[in-house]
Amino acid sequence: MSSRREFLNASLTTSALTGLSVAPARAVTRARPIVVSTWDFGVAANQVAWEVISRGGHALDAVEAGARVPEADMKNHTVGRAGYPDRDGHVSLDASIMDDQWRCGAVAALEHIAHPISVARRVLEKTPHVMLVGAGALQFALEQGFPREELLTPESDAAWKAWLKTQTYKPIANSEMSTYGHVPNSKLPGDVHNHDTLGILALDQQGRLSGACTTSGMAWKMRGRVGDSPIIGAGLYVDGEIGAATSTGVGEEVIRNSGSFLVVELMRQGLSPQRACEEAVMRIVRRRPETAKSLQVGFLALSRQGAVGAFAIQKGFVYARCDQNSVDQIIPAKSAFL
Ligand code: SD4
Repeated sequence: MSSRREFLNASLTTSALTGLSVAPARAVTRARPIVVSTWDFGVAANQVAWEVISRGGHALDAVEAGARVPEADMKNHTVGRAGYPDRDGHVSLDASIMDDQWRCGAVAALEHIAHPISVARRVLEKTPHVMLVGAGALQFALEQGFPREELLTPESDAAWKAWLKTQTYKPIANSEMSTYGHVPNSKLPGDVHNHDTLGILALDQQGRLSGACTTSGMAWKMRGRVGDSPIIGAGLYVDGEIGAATSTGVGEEVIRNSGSFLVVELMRQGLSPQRACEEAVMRIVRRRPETAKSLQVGFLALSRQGAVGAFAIQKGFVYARCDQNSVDQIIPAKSAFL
């Protein structure tokens, strides 16, 4: 045990296992507010989230506001409006949101609504459910007053038509900072960075944690395919007593190991956020070594005390960090393969 907090976490776990009743752990010292999010485009999301937190706002409002930024970014083809479509040309969006009181909401395979994260928030607030999908999610969004819109932009439409010439389904993660769009030096039509998710985690001035995750999923996916991002425990998990985690990359691999839940549970057992992300990634690498060689999965974690961890299978995963010292840090994560 490297710290008193880790010792406390481990003690609580042991007590829970032996059936002793233990009061929920609360912050020993007031945490410093912080926002972290996946990829370089997380910088802009963090800044908007930070404005909410600086005003004394709730972490849940902060992560929702932050997630809306890439959803509205017309240059971002992997989140929200302008996201690349499925193989039949439909833009379908996945999102989830969760706070530190186990309140959560999610939507999957949602079409025609530009801000799925806000629909996920309404699921959390207005329904007895956790997740709505497809036509039902759209019906709910329209009933809630969200406008029905065409999300396929001319640029995404052109990329899809280029992809139709080869129709090769090949996940290509954003592997270089500040590049999203066509893979540099590639001559293959439709050879684009075809998946990247915004996962954002925040700790506010009151020490409250929340997280949000939003994506258009894997470009050229099968119609109806849903990834990890809207699944609580896979793409996002928050436990107010321990910490929060989110993921990016090939969602099928994250769903298989309940990735974000695993990261938080490893933290509960005493691992630091960094070691927890490493172990969750290495489980994928160990269980599926051949598959893991060619695909990307990255985890980002934030403890209740404000410690951050990040790790990915492949190099190239970066995360954005915003705190009192600096609002626009981009930090490369370590990886299993160099
Ligand atoms: C998915 N995890 O739908 C998302 C896509 C992604 O980096 O994050 N790519 O599987």
